[in-house]
Amino acid sequence: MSSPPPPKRHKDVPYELLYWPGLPGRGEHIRLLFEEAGVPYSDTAHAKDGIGAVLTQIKPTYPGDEGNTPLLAPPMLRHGGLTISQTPNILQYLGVRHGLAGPGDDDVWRVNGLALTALDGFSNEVHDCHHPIAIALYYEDQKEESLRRSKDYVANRLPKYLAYFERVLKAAGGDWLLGGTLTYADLVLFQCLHGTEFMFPKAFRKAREGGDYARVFQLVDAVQARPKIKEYLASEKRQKYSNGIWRYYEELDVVPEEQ
Ligand SMILES: N[C@@H](CCC(=O)N[C@@H](CS)C(=O)NCC(=O)O)C(=O)O
Repeated sequence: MSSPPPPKRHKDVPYELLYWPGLPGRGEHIRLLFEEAGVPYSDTAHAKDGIGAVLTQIKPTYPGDEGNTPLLAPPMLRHGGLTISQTPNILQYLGVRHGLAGPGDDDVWRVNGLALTALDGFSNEVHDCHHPIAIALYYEDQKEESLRRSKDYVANRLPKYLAYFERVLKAAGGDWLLGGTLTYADLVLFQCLHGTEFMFPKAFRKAREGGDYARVFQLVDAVQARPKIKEYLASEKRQKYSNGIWRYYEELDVVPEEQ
């Protein structure tokens, strides 16, 4: 079985990633896919007036262009006449085109499911640990609830998601979530765990040392060791964590309480 053929359109036009400068954020999943695939791309994170390019697209008065609907939020991908948003949507588009959506005809749906699950557990829920009440409020306005949410996250949600991916890897019987073939879901899981570890280093140390998720941490290490990823992570293109999804607050760096 082989992957579905990549769409014919937009074959030789450049890829443009539109995302906020100054933090890895959700744009990082798309960068890692490009880097692993060895595909050139431009990135507003490193462009003059990159913010302006993002803001133009999401301005409430912007009607969309070239048949594209207006988009709500970055990351966005422009490829020829096509402009799309939603991280998993962009990843699926690129994954199919660049051989990172699995070897089987149906794998694209499995890979999408795995990526969505990693994003639920290690991106969306982690974001809600420092913004449990409202996105429009500052963290400082919801500190008490953030601590409560973070304690629950490290005690219940983090182990649940880690155990799930350990189970997937055990069933797959190989180094990667689908077994023998690296897909973009592995890259998403890597970035999600890397960011979550930045936010909850103590809980992560405990999880690593506990040994229950050995396959998951092996995958994290194996992704980091891939030559193109390693080079990218050491480069200036890789931005530091700051005020995005994955951020560090000492008071939220909690460990699950002993029962
Ligand atoms: N579900 C969307 C979420 C997009 C999103 O929340 N983007 C953030 C940056 S990572 C943003 O700028 N949001 C603005 C807003 O929600 O108002 C995705 O996965 O791409």
